[in-house]
Amino acid sequence: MNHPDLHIELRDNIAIIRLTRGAKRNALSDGLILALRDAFDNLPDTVRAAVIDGEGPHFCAGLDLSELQERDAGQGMRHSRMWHAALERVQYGPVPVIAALHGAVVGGGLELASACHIRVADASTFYALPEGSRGIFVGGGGSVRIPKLIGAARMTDMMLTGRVYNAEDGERAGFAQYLVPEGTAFDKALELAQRVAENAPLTNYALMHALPRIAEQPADHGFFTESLIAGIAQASPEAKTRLADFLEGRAAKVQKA
Ligand code: 1HE
Repeated sequence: MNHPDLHIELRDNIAIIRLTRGAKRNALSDGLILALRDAFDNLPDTVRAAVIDGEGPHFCAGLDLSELQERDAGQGMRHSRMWHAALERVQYGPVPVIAALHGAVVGGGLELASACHIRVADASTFYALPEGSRGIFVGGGGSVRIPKLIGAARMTDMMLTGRVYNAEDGERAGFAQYLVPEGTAFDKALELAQRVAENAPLTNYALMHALPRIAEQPADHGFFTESLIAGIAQASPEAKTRLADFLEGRAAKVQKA
C-alpha cells in the first residue's frame, strides 16, 4: 500500500490522499495508479469521506508520458483497463471523494478528478485534454465520465483543438461544483468532507452508487431502482433517529441560501 508518491493521512474520520510527486507535476505512473487503487481498497472502516489533492503547483499532469513505451494493442488495452479498475475504486469505493484542484488538471489528471464526487477548484486551475495533440486517446475513463460533466461537444472540442479552460470558464462548463480563491481549494474540500461525513453513511453510499447507475437506466428502471434505495435508506435505524430528531426539534432546519 505504501508508495513514495502517495501520502495518506487520517484526520479524524476523513482520509486525505495526496499525490506527492510535485517535481513531476504529479504525473501518474503505473505504480502510482496502482497505489491509488490500493489506497481506496484499504481505507479503514472509520473513514467517512476522502479528500484528494496534489503537491506543488499543479494537481496532476496526467499519464506519466515517460512510461509510454512501445506497447502492442493488447498491452495498451490492458493498461487502460488498469486505470479503469483504479478509478472505479475512487468513484465506487466506500466513501465520497472530494477533489481539491489547482493548476493543471490535464489528461489523466482530469480523468482522476472526474471520478471524484465533488470537485473544488481554486482560481489557478486549468483543464485540458492534450491527448488529442499527442496522438493518443483518453484511457482512464475520460470518454465516459467527462461528457457527463461538460457534454460530449465540449470534450470533442478540447481534444480536437487543444482548448484549455480556465478556472472560471471551467466552473461554468461543469468541471467543478465549487470555485474558490487561489490557495484555498484544500481547505474548502476538507470543510465539505467534514460536512459530508456527518450524513448517514448509508445515504452517502446510496448516493454514490445509485445516482450514476440510475442516470444510465431507462426512466422506468430508474424509478424502480430509486424506490429500492429509498426503501432501504428509510428503513435504517439511523434514518429513524434523524427523522425523530427533526420532528422533536433537535435537528437543524434548512437555512435560506
Ligand atoms: C511529466 C509530465 C507527464 C510534466 N509525464 N513527466 N499529459 C500532458 O501531456 C501534460 C504534460 N505536462 C505539461 O504540459 C506541463 O508539464 C504542465 C502544464 C503540467 C506543467 O508545466 P510546468 O512548466 O509547471 O512544469 P514542467 O517544467 O513542464 O514539468 C516539470 C517536470 O515534470 C519535467 O521533468 P524534468 O525532469 O524536466 O524536471 C516534466 O518533464 C515532468 N512532467 N508532466 C511525465 N505527464 C490513461 S490515459 C491518460 C492520457 C494522458 O494523461 S495524456 C496527457 C499527458
